[in-house]
Amino acid sequence: MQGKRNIAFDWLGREDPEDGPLAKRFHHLIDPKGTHAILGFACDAGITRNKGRSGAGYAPEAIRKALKNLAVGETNRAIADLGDIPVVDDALEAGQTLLAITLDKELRSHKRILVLGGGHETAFGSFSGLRLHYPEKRIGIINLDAHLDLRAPGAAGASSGTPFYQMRESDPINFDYLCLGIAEESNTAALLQRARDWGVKTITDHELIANPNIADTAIQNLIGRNDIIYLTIDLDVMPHYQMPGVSAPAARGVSFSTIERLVDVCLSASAAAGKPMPVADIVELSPPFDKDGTSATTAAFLARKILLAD
Ligand SMILES: [Mn+2]
Repeated sequence: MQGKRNIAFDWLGREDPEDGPLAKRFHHLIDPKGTHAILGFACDAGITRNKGRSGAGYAPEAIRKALKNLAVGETNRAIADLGDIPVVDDALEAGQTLLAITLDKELRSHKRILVLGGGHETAFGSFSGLRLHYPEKRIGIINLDAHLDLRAPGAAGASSGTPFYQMRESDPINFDYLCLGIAEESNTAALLQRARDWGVKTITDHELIANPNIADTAIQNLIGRNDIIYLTIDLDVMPHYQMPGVSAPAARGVSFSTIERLVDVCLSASAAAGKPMPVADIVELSPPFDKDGTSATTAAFLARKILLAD
């Protein structure tokens, strides 16, 4: 039922005692006292309402499984697992509210919380949690995505296609949104027009393919003019052959190496400017459509990077 936190994941993983104490893997870092934390949002309702292929509700568990045996270098960071918020059937709004309340509470004791979606409806819960916790701060939004996700909620209500529209609606004056990787085939003229009207800065997949550094200045500018940074990664920004396990695989897409670099730029620029990134999320993984677990592993590489960075 809604409201119950599922904390059942088994973090027992591979051990290599013959290699000594440096043979450390991600599962060794899991500790309730962690400054950085993972929180799952096991939700299919947003993608179902958006007429997509369901399966994202299985993503938090699949990403944890892909994470647990990754090598972690020599870090001593402790990472808490805050469990999952399960969203039953169509209870999307109640799930987003619970995600926001949970983030607000857990941000008292954690420096960064990485939310594992769910579809992109996860983002409205993540942003609402940040807003609850930091009512006066300017929040800069960076989205890596093939889609603007700026659609107006229709008859079915909010969905995985509407989170940034909802964020703007909740605070039109301070809305500061940078979207990297959009595909011209995946965003109607109505959405592109809305983005221009609302001062959204966009960089296309073509532009990033031609020049992987092209977004660096826009990222630094957004970080510079805000107090805190919210990073949201929609895995469908990557090409289908690297990211088959999503509702909407990309025919073109921005390569994993470029996405990984963009995440690095966001993390290092926010740290250098002293602008924290208290919440980030990784959304849209759909394990039923994955191939050999490679999509989950790709998501886990990004999760590891965000959780090990300062
Ligand atoms: Mn999206």
